[in-house]
Amino acid sequence: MTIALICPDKDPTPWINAFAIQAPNINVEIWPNIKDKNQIHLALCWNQPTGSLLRFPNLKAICSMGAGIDHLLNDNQLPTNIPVTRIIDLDLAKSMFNYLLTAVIDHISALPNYRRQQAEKNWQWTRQRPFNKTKIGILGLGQIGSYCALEFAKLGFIVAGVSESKKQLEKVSSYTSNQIETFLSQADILICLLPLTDKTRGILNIDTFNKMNKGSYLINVARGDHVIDEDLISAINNGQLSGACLDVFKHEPLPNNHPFWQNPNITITPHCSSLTRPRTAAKQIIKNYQLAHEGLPLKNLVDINRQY
Ligand code: OXD
Repeated sequence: MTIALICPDKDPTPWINAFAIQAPNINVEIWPNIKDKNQIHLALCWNQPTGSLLRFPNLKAICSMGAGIDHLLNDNQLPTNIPVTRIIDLDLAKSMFNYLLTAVIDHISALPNYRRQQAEKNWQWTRQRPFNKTKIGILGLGQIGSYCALEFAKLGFIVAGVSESKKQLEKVSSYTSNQIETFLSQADILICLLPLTDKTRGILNIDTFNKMNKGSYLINVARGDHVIDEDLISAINNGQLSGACLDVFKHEPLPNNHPFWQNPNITITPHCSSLTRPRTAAKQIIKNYQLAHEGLPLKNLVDINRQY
């Protein structure tokens, strides 16, 4: 029994090292150098080539290397009869929260503005907006979204979140997706943590921006395909939004000629808000490898039909 690592555009070394330390008895092979395709029982994937998973006749589990599974679903030959899992790791939620808190404080403290002023040797201050006067709206109250909502609320921010079903989270106002207009009108800072599905693709568009308070700020740490890029640029340029902090893009790395690079009100980071740590995440893959071997239900299963 072997685990196949299928991640043509990611370095598999940290995963190989994590498995070597935590489960030295498990054989791990790297796509496309698979010795015996019949031996592959679990495939750990990030952007696997289309049709690659069909080549393993004894595959029992398909595991995403990250929290998202949209990259798996891009493969229109993804086997539909094999369970799919994703990474659920408190470390991912914690590092996402650290990133988001940094982005929120950067914005409410006007640091981008001070960086511009520094370049002009311009000495002018504005008052920092206090946490308890800052309304944060979180699109997507899944595992990471709920964790971040609770942490922001603990710090005194006014927090609301929207999800398919209502959530009970202390000091967080929860809205369902059919109450999205009310939710949007209550956020000064909108954070997108949604999974990418047919329903959520393009959700950050001009209609959404126009439903937000004038001068609101957007933070997108979900997927670039949630955003209609031209709509975001025009919402920022006409002042409907004061700016955005973007960690994810339609094409990564963000192409050199993309207008986001030039926009002084957009902060860009290279898809680093919450990086899976193989050292902590390998444990759940090893567990799933054992469960698959015993024919038992896997952990962190996703519903392919729901797309998350
Ligand atoms: C993920 C990601 O899905 O890194 O984990 O975007």
